[in-house]
Amino acid sequence: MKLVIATRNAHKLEEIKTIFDFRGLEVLSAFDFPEIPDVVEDADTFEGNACKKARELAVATGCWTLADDSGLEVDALGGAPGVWSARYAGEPCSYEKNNTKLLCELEGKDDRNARFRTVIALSDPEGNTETVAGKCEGHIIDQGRGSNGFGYDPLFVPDGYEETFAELDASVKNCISHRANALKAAYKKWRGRLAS
Ligand code: ITT
Repeated sequence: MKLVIATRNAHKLEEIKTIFDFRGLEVLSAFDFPEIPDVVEDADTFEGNACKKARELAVATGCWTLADDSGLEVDALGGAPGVWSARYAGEPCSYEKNNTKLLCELEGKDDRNARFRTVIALSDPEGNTETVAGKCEGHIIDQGRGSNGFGYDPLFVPDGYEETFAELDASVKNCISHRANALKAAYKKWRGRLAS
């Protein structure tokens, strides 16, 4: 059975492929369908965007499709950047500009609590979707540290650790992250269905 992963984010794709046990499946991604236009991520929830990405690619390809919509919620900023995480500092998406903007917005603020959230959506070829969610609590530091991972990883220290996600080994991030937690729930809920 073919399963498409509806992302054009190479870092995210690598993490998903590392975390989820896809044995027995032929795994493709949005990179294998360059002729299909990018989905417009205009929903105001992670769930809405995840379902949209999974559904549109599933219907276009005729394959079961898995999508991941993720972002960072910062308490002192009322949950921003949230669903706007990818384009927080405007288009086109720049991790460097996003991180600079986040640090500017947090200047002088004592509450640094934050969490990453992920919603994973699975769509059948007719566009029927289901979702699972995961999160990872932590805090935002004053200056980026580390070079692993992507996005806001250099600024985010997960609870129980002193290193940022960008300093921790990928094997640690892939065990405790928002994406890992969502994909563990996805495996539990859908593995039987995907094996059939
Ligand atoms: P696709 O929609 O093609 O999957 P994307 O990068 O646009 O790729 P999202 O819409 O889910 O993905 O945006 C998520 C943004 O949130 C992403 O660009 C990063 O800035 C940030 N983000 C998500 N997961 C992250 C992680 O594990 N570590 C650091 N930043 C992350």
